[in-house]
Amino acid sequence: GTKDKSTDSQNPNARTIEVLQAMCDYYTRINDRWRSIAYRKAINTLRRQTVEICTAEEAARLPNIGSRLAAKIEEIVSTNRLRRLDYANDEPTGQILSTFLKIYGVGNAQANKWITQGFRTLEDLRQKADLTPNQRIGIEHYDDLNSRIPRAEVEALFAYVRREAGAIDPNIELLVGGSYRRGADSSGDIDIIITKKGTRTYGELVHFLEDLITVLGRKGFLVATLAALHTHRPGKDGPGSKWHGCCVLPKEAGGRDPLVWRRIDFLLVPETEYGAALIYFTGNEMFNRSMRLLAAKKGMRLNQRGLYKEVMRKKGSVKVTGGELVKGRDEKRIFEILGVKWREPWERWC
Ligand code: DCP
Ligand code: MG
Ligand code: MN
Repeated sequence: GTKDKSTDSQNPNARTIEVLQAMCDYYTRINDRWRSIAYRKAINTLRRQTVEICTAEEAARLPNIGSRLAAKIEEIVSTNRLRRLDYANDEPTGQILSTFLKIYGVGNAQANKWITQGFRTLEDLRQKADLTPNQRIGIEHYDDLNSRIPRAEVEALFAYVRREAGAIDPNIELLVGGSYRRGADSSGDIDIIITKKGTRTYGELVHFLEDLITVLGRKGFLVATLAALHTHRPGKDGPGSKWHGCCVLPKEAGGRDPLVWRRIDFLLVPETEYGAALIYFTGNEMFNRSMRLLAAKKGMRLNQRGLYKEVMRKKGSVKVTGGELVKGRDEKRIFEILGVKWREPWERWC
C-alpha cells in the first residue's frame, strides 16, 4: 500500500522501485489491471530485498517476478531508465486515454471509441460527442470529481446527512466506510452504509433511503443522481440496494464558494448482513480479494452479504452454495471463523 513508500529511499533497490512504480501508475491510468497488479507485486517483492538486485537472472529467482519484468529490472539498473516508460510518457493516445478514463463511469471501451472517433480533448467531447447524462456530469465537473475530499470535509458532509437521516428515522444507523474508515487523510468519495436493528432484508430500508434522497435533494445537498435504486432489481444478487450520486456541502454548513461537487454512495445493508458488508465496504479492494481467496481455500465463500459454507452439490456445472456461517453485525466473528488475526480498519491497506 501507499503507507510503505516513505521507507523506499533507504532500500538498495530504491531507483528500480521508483521506475517500476511509474510504470505501475501508467498501467493503472490506462486501466490495464493485470499489468498494474503484476508491477505492484514485483514492487512489493523488491521492497523486501536487503541487497540490490542487478541482473535479470537474480530478479527472476524472486517470487512474483516473471522473465519480462526481470529483464526490465536489469535494464533499469544498467541504464538508469526504462525505454518502455519513456515511450509511455510520450505516447499521445496514452495521455488522451488517461484523460478520458478519469471521466466518471468511463471505461476503456468508451474512451477508445471516442479516440477512434477523433476526439482528443474534454472540450471536443463536450461539444461534439454524443454523451449520456452521466458522462456529461463527469465532464462538466471533471476537476471536482477528480480531486480528493479532505477528511474534515467527509466529516462535515456526513454530519449533514446524519442530521437529516435522524429526523426521518431516529433508529437508523449510519457509518462512513471505504477509505475514510481505513483512516485515510482524503477520500475519492464518501461511502455511507445504512442499517437498522432488526432488519433482515434491504427492502425494509428502501423507503427510508427514498425519503432521505428526497429530503437531501430538496435541500440542495444532493445535486445529481448517477445510479439510482430502480436500476437495481430486487432478488438479484449484488450489494443490496445502493444509490450513487453527487453532493455539495451547502455554504451555511461550511461549504466552499463556488460549491465543490463530491461523489457520494449510499448502501443499504440489513442487520443480518452487516458484518460481511462492513468488511466489503471498508476494503481496500486488495484486502477484500485476499480475504475472499482465503475463504475459498478453506472451502468457504465470502462476499458482501455473508460468509457461506460452500456446498459442492453438482447440479449440471453450477455450484450450489448454502449454509450461511455468520449472520449479524459481527465483523470479528468472520475473521475468527476464517482463522485470521483481527485487523483494524486502518490496517487493511493490502
Ligand atoms: N470495493 C471492492 N471492489 C471493487 C470496488 C469496491 O472490494 N471493485 C470495496 C472496497 C472499497 C469499498 O468497496 O474500499 C468502497 O469502494 P470505493 O470505490 O469507494 O473505494 P475506497 O473508499 O476504498 O477508496 P476512495 O477513497 O477512492 O473512495
Ligand atoms: Mg470510497
Ligand atoms: Mn464508493
